[in-house]
Amino acid sequence: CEEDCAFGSVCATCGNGLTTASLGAPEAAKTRSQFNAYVDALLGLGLTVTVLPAAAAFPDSHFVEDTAVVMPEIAVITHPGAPSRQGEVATIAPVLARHRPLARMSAAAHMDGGDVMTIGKRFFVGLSARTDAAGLQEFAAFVEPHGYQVHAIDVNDGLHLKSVVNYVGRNTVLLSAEAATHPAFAGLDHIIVNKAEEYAGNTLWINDTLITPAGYPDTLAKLVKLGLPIIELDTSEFRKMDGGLTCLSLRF
Ligand code: CIR
Repeated sequence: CEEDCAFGSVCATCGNGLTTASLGAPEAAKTRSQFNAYVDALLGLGLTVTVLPAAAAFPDSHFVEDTAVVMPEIAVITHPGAPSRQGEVATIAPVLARHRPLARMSAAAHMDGGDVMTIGKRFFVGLSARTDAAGLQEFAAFVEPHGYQVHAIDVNDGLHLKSVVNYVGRNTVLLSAEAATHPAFAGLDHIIVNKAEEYAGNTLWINDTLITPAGYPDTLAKLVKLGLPIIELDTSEFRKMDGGLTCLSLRF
C-alpha cells in the first residue's frame, strides 16, 4: 500500500525541457492545471502528498520519478542520464532522507527512475538512452542485499522502460507487443498496448486503482476488463515533453 508521494512543482520554464516529441510547446498554465488534477487524484486515493517548490533552473524537474527509486528499505538517488537533469537530485535527496536511508549512485553510472519498474521484490530495469550498464550494476549492488532480484530489459520503444511497460495489478503487465516477448515478463499476464496507443502504456497502478491517460480508447477497454476502478487524466502537456503519469511523482 502506498501512503506517501513527493512531487516537484511545474516551473514556468517547463517548455525548455528535453523532448523528442514533435507536438509543440507545452502551455505552462495548462501544464500546472493538469499537474494539480494529478495531485488531486492521488490525494483522493488516500496518499499523503509532499509538493516541492518549483525549481526554475531545471525545466524537467517535475518529472521527479527520474531522480530516485524508493523501496521500503532504502531510497536510491540516481545519477540521471541527461546532463541537464543531474542537478535535480540535490533538491530531492534531502526530502527523501526524511523517509528512508539513502544510497547514492556514483557519477560513473547513469540511471533514470523511469527505467525502473517494481513488482514486489523484483525490479525490471530498462537499459535505455538514459540508463546504462553501470547504472544497472550499481543499482543491483544497492538492492540485492535487501532481497530484490534485478532483471535487465533493453528499451526499444519510448524514452524509458515505463514509457510503455507498467504493472497494473492482478499479476498483469501492460506493455508493447515487442516487450511482451521478453522472457523476464513470462510469468505475468499481459495486456498489449497497440502501436497507435503506446503512450497509454504509461498507466499508474496505485492503491488498486488505475490512473490512465485520457484519449486511448482501445487500451481503456482492455484495462476495464481487470475490474479495477479507473481514473482518466488529461496528460497532453506532459506528453509534449516525453512525460506521463508515472514520471510526475515518487510513490512509496
Ligand atoms: C526528459 O526527457 O527527461 C523529460 N522531458 C521527460 C522525462 C519523463 N520521465 C519519465 O518518463 N520518467
